Amino acid sequence: MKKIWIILIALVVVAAAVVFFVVRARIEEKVVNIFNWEDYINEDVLGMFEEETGIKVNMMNFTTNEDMLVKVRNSPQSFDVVFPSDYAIERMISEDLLAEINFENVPNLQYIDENLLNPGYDPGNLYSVPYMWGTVGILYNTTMITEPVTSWGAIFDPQYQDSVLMLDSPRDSIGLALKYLGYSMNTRDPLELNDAKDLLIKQKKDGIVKAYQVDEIKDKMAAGEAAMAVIWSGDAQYAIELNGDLHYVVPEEGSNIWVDGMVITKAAKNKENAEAFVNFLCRPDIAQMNCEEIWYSSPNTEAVAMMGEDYTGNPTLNPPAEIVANCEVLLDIQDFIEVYNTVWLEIKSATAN
Ligand code: N2P
Repeated sequence: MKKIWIILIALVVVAAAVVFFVVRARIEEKVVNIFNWEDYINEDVLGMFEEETGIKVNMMNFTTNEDMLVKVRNSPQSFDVVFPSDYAIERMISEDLLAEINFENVPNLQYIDENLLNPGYDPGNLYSVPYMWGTVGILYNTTMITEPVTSWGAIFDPQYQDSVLMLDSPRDSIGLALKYLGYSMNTRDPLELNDAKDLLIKQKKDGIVKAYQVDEIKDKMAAGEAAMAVIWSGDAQYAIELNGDLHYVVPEEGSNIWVDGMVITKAAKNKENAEAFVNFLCRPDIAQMNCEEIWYSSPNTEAVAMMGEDYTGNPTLNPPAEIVANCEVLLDIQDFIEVYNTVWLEIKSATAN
C-alpha cells in the first residue's frame, strides 16, 4: 500500500512538473508579429530567421496602405513590424504610431543605399529602414497590343474594350489619372481631383476596365487573361518572368516612384525581436533572396552587387535616370485622403454604359 502511495505521489509530481515547463515554454516563446503586403517576401527567409534566432514569425498581410492604416490604428499592439510605403510612414509618424528604432540592433543598415536614408518621409531616419522600391506603370501583352505603349492614354483608349486591369488602390490609380492630366499626384485641389475622377469614370463607362484588383493582376497578366494592366514594377517583373510576351513601361507623362520601409509600432510587444527581424532582412544574402523571389528593386547595395548585370541591366527593376527624374513621390495628404477614398469608391461603383 505504501508503495502505491509513493508511486502515485511521484506521478503527480512529474505531471505537475511537465505542466509547469510546458506553460513556461509557451510564455517564453519568442515571437514577432509581421504585417506585410501580400506576396512580398520569400517564405524560405522566414524559416531561416526562425531557425537562426528561435523567434517565431507570425505573418499577416494587407493589400494597400489605406487598408493597413485602418488595421494598425484599430489594433497597434497586434503588429510589431509593418511595411508601409513612404507617404504612409509619414502619416504614421504624425499619428504617433511608430517607435524609434534602436539602430544598435540593426548593424546591417550599413548595406542600405545612403541615398535612401534620411528621406523626406522620415526626417532624421528615426523610424524606418527601406525594404524595396519601385515604380507604377503599364504592363501590356505585345501579342494583344501591337503598337508600343508610351502614354497613360493607352488605358483610357476606348478601342481597348474590356482589356485593362486597374490597380484597386486610390492613391495609385487616381494619381496616374492626375499625372496624365498634367497635375501633381499630391494635389489637394478639388477641381483637379474632379477632372481625374471624370476621366476614371469615363474609362469605366466606356467599358475599358476589365476589373479593379491588386495582387491577382500579376497572375492574370502572366496567364494572358488581359491585354493591359496598371501594376507595380516588381509584380510586372514577376509576370514577365513567367510570360515573355509582356512588356512594362513607365508612361512618358511620369508616374509614382516609391519606397516601402520597415517600421516598428510604438505599441509593439516584441520590439527587440522586431529589430532582429529588420536586421535579418537587411543581410545581403537575405535581401537578394527576397529580391529574386518578389522582383522588386532592392535598396541593399551588396545584394545589388551580387545580382550583377541581371539586375542592373533590367530597366523594369532599375529604370534609367530620366524616367526616375520624371516620377513623383507620394506625400501624406493628411485628412484629404478621405476625399480620395470617397472619390475612388464613386469611380468603382459607376456603372458602364
Ligand atoms: C505587393 C507588393 C507591393 C508593394 N505584392 C507596393 N508598394
